[in-house]
Amino acid sequence: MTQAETTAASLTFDDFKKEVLNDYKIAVVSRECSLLGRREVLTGKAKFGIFGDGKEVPQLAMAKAFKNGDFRSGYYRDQTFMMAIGELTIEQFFAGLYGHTDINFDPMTAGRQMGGHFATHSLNADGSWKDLTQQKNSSADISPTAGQMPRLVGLAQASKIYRDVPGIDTTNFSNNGNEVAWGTIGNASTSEGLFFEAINAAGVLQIPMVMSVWDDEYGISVHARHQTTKENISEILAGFQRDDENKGYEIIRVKGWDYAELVSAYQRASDLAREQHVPVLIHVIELTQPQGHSTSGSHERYKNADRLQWESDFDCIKQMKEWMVTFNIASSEALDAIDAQAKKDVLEGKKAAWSAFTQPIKDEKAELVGLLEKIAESSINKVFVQKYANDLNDIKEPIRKDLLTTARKVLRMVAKENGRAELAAWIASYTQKIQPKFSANLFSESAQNVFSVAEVPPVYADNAEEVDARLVLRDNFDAIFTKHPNTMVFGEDAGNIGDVNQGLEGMQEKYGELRVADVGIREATILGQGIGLALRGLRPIAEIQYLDYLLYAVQIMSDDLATLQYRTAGKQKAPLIIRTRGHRLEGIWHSGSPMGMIINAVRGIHVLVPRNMTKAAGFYNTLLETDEPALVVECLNGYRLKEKMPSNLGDFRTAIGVTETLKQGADITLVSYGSTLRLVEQAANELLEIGIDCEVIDAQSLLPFDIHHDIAKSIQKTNRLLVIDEDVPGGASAYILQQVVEEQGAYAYLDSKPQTLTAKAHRPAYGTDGDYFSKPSAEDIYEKVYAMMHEVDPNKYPSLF
Ligand SMILES: Cc1ncc(C[n+]2csc(CCOP(=O)(O)OP(=O)(O)O)c2C)c(N)n1
Ligand SMILES: [Mg+2]
Repeated sequence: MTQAETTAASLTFDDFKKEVLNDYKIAVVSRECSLLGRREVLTGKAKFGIFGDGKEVPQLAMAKAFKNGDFRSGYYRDQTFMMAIGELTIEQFFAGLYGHTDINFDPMTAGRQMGGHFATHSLNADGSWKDLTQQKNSSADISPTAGQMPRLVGLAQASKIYRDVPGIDTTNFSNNGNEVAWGTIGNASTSEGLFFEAINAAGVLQIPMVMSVWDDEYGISVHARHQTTKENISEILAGFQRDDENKGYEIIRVKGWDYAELVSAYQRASDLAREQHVPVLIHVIELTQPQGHSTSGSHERYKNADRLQWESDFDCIKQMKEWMVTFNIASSEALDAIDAQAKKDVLEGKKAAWSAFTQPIKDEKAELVGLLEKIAESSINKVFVQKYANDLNDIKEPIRKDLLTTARKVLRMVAKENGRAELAAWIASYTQKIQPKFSANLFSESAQNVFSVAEVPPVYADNAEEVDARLVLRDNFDAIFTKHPNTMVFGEDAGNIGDVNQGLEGMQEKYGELRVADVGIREATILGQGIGLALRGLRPIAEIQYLDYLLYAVQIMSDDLATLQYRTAGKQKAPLIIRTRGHRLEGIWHSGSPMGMIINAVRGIHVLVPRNMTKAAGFYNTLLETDEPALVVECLNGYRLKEKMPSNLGDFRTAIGVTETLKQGADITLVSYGSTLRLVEQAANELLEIGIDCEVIDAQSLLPFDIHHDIAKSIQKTNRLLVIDEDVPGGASAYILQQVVEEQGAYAYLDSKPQTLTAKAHRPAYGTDGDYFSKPSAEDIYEKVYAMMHEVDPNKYPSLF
């Protein structure tokens, strides 16, 4: 059903008729999927349904203008578009609705997201890139409304980079930057800050982005009068309209039930964006939502009779049908026949999807029932075991939970019997087989994942200079930009002045304004820009000026970047490097170290906390060899400290997930990271003067954490553990404790209570005293260790207080 890529202008009337008829067919198939989909939820076969009914016709127009190499970043209403570009079949639609965990049946998300969340595959099975210029691409949807906006900016900007930056290998990714990024959003979701931020950013950047607003006047039950000033998004965005003097947007308003107008509007938008890189906003008005928002309630509750009547009259498919009859494109009988055929096709497709979804589980059930019956034979609880087997057997359409619940309950009954071993083995092997369907691909499983890159230590010439540490970073970035033509960095003040700490000094002059770029103050879309660029094969470094302001971007890191590999079951990747600087400096919003919050929000992204700039530079070098996203937190108070300049710039690599022992010791293991380490080392030296010999370990990497279990090995020797950081109590230190004591099993070697020393629960106060009374000091560390040793040997270490 894929549409031909020809434009209306070059068609004969017969060709034109055929194309319109094909469009009509896609629309009615899509509608029928929505109608039947809703029934599947109401009868309990699927859990939740959110469908594209009422939005079919504009999506046909968008699909016509959408070319190979283009990208979509949209939301849950776009099933018709996906069908029209040939990326969603009826069977796949229902597989998604049921939650089929096999990617061959639900290619959108392998059952991980609810239906209506669309994606195409950018990667081959080994994680390498497909040729994205030869296919129609959709970045993977997420549910948070407007969450699709930040990445849309990057998807569009990639075309500009590919067109205007010389020296980048465009194979697989671009044909002279001719690709358009197409956004879709609901009218109500334009109320989100992310929408306005992204719209402004794309206007500033002048990138080929065509943004469609599907306007049905509602956001679930809430009318436009509560959502949008003047109830009209294109009117209030009118100031973005370009004119003779100023660049800006082309803004188009078009009725969502007017097929002919829509086709011409989308063609115009496509040409403008594709050829001139002008962003376009298409406000598609007068749309409807025939079945209401989703399966969680009916729209009769909040739409009045007049509105409901209007929605029925102006249903876009009904209007299209009338138009086709009026203009002799088809008779109403012929169109009725298409309607009838669509009903049949969808019913058949639905049945096929259901049977494909349920059959493997039925087979698994039969196997388990057989095993349970066998175990029942020799069990003293025969009657009970047999009843479990019968009850399971009676479930006609079981889910996997039914199987495991039964098996695990029976296991308890036969714990002392011969049948136990066989049942336990079945449960273990079944779990091993099924669990990855729900848990695999959180991180890259390709040969380029972070564990594939070995450490390469920095090399120093005999006369290596001690320099301000920011120069190590700067010269390493210089080497990176030369070595990797597809890298770029962008952030507030990153361009002209070379970042607020001069780690990029002179880089813009050398590599140009597109590769070393200043951007507006808009952290969420800086992040999204990075995601979009990385989705299209570039290697962006998105700079967030201070760790404290990462919060503006954490939502998009958490919802979009961190879930990307997972929610596509490994079919998309965005190896974005996020650079920021943090830990202690001055006052509440320039001293933050909310590492616990971050690591708990971004599982799926690596989180690296180098103690100095050489380590940080080494992380950048490593990451560029991998295909995974990571956050690197540089030490804000470390840029002016002295470090030796390595001679293998761009090549030395800090290993990820590996600790470094900074001082060997016998009495206690101190674990820390980042800026705090200097104080830990100071305290350790002072403690040595009184005979307390601390082992000091730099964690370096919080996600992944100490993959070789070096900390547990250290505790095996010292039998004591103190974790020190400048996060809140119970923050990242609690995570480290969990990793070491529970995950690494170090509890077995502990002779003292494992402890943490953190900052206060409040934000760090301003000034040196503010720091001293908010964050752990060298004295705090000294006294904490001393108190632990006092407990061990009160005579040798008499109480200080
Ligand atoms: C950030 C966020 N807040 C709330 C929701 C719940 N929610 C889902 S859809 C929706 C309404 C969206 O309306 P609109 O953007 O007009 O799209 P439509 O469904 O009408 O096409 C809401 C509030 C969400 N998914 N994400
Ligand atoms: Mg709406």
